[in-house]
Amino acid sequence: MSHSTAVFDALDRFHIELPSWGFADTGTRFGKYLQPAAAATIAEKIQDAAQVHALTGVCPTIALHVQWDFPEGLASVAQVQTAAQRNGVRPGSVNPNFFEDQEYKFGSFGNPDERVRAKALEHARESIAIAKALGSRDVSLWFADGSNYPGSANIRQRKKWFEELLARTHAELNADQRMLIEYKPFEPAFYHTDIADWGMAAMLARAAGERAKVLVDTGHHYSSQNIEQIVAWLLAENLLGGFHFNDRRYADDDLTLGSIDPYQVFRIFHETRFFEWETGTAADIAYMIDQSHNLKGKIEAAIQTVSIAQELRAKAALVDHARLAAAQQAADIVRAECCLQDAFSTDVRPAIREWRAAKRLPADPMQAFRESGYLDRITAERAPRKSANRSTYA
Ligand code: RM4
Ligand code: MN
Ligand code: MN
Repeated sequence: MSHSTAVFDALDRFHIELPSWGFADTGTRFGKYLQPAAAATIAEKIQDAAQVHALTGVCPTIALHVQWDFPEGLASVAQVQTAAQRNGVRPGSVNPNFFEDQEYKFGSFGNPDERVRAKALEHARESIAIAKALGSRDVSLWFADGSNYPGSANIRQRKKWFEELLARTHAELNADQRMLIEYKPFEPAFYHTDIADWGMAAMLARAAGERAKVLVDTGHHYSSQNIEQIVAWLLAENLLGGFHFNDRRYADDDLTLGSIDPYQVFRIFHETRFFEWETGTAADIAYMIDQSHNLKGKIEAAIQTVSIAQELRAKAALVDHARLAAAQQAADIVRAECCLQDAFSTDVRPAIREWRAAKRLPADPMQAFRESGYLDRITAERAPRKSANRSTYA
């Protein structure tokens, strides 16, 4: 396969989902800097995400957060559907919110109070009903549950509650839906988190049912953890459901994908491609972005992220798998390592520009966005009402 053919093939089969919350004002726990152009309604979030899709051609779906995007629950579905149709995009994964209501102070599925657990289960059910009404396949579950002080929570009991309620959540799914279980080592809980790592998420997914998979958020690992090995294991166990992409330097920083360590993202893509080559099957993985930018412009940050994801995906497609497998078999370490390094060092940008031209997309989506006048238009529309809204979610 020539370089361009390999890149074209990789990009043709690569879609990436944008998060609705990436277009709204969000901040750190110290406050947030408001952006005059940030979206405030679901219609605006969808409109902005659709703009990114129009320029890049690879973001046809949008991840939705139930609490923020469906204030009336199921009754909000029609409005979201209409906004998506009007803008030429589709609803993507549905994300319940088990962390903002006051009742969740001591947890949701792991809360010692039976009534709070029942409320959380009801929210999971409602979220699945919303996903069904939207025709969305994936329901992504992230739990903030945990504790801050040693001895303050019964860790084994909470594990049982999670097993029970995740199994009951799984029972609500229809035959082609999936539930993705996300893990995170700490924050907001600072002593123990109920689903702290991929192993816990994998065990809970196994116990819940076959349509439960693990969601790997690249920011949810301790420093220097080998994320691509986790990816390889989850693939081998048929437990990898999807990614929340972002980058990190310290903790769950939600920085732009590849801004700190692009080689790691490349290695993650490589493991998925190598798996596909070896098994002859297409890995069923949802690629999603989970970033919220406090300083960068929201739409520009999304375009930048998508472009970087395409580049790293394309580079991973250049690894010569047959040569790599032979080198591994012969324990030829240097030759094996070079297979990855050669691919990573290849400049794929010309091939990506060709691919865009073939799809009638702008060769440089960022420049096209800057020249489009879209940002000026939404700034003029949205800025006047900004001063009133100052609440913070983080
Ligand atoms: C968490 C996690 C979830 C996201 C929330 C807002 O750290 O990454 O996926 O929905 O943040
Ligand atoms: Mn996430
Ligand atoms: Mn996170």
